Amino acid sequence: MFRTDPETPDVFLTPVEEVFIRSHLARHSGLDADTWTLTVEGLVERPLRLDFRALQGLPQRRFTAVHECFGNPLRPTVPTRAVTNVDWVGVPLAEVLELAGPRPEARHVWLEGADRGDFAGESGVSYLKDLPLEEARTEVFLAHRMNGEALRPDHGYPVRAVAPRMFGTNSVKWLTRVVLAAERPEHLFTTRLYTRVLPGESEARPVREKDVSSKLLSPPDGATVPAGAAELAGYAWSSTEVTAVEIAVDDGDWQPAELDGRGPHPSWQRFRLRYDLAPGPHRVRCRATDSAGRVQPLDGDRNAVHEIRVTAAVSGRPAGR
Ligand SMILES: Nc1nc2c(c(=O)[nH]1)N[C@H]1C(S)=C(S)[C@@H](COP(=O)(O)O)O[C@H]1N2
Ligand SMILES: [Mo]
Repeated sequence: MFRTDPETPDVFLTPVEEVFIRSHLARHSGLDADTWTLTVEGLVERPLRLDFRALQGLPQRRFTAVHECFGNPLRPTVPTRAVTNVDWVGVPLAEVLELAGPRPEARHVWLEGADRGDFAGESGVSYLKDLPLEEARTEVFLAHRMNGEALRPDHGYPVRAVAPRMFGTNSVKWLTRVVLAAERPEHLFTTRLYTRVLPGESEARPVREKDVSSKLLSPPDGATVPAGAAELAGYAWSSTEVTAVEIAVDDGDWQPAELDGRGPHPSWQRFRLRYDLAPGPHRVRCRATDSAGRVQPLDGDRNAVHEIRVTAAVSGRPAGR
């Protein structure tokens, strides 16, 4: 499932055809790049309408980022572990905001896609998200390439927002409208869904920064592997850098795994641990800690510790006989 990009062997990128697709409204076939426009309106000095050519004429950035779905917004604590690592090319939203000139009263940036449909009992809704102006200015890109190719229709062709430190829900596909406003928008996907109360807090807040999390990928869940020395490995990620990953086999102690640094981009970090697996079935768990001091909970939340089952077999005969 996860391969190494031959051009950049230290960065692990998920091939486009393996990136999940999450579209809440009618499935969109993508817009026409020749007629696509992005409007920038609301509390701005110079309302704008940019076409694709104008967007391509603005400064471009290339960055790698974890692209993770928060999960079903109707079941916000259930883990889905839909996570990938993607190389994007796009224009910083700041460049476009600069052209439009936000007025001093502007506090929030609304990002709207072209898709319309029905969700959670509401009909004819659009896909709308919002961020505080300062975060939108420093963190959002208008991306048009994914792993070296134009965005595919399902991923938001021709242009989508990407908020690299945040959950995928904030990365609005088929982006056509940016609004600067004094208030947050009252909307299905901004104030009614995609809010949550974090542990230790009492007020619900919007689903934005990613949680600390990790996933065991090798050996694959359910695999039978040779008994003896094995490499237990996977990826860890968070909105900040991951500083430690520990692995526990069966009821053994948590042991520190070797962990790659994050580098300049918010990509995921590989971890690995050599472990001597005795013959028989095993439960393997991993737990990440980030530089903000957050640790994955053992259970009960969407980023709970990931667990796989593997069987170690002595060669020539199945385990346990
Ligand atoms: N316009 C629009 N943008 C959207 C969505 C959507 O339904 N419509 N889904 C969001 C969610 S919940 C996620 S996880 C990501 C998924 O992006 P992908 O389908 O390219 O993987 O897009 C986000 N942006
Ligand atoms: Mo999502």
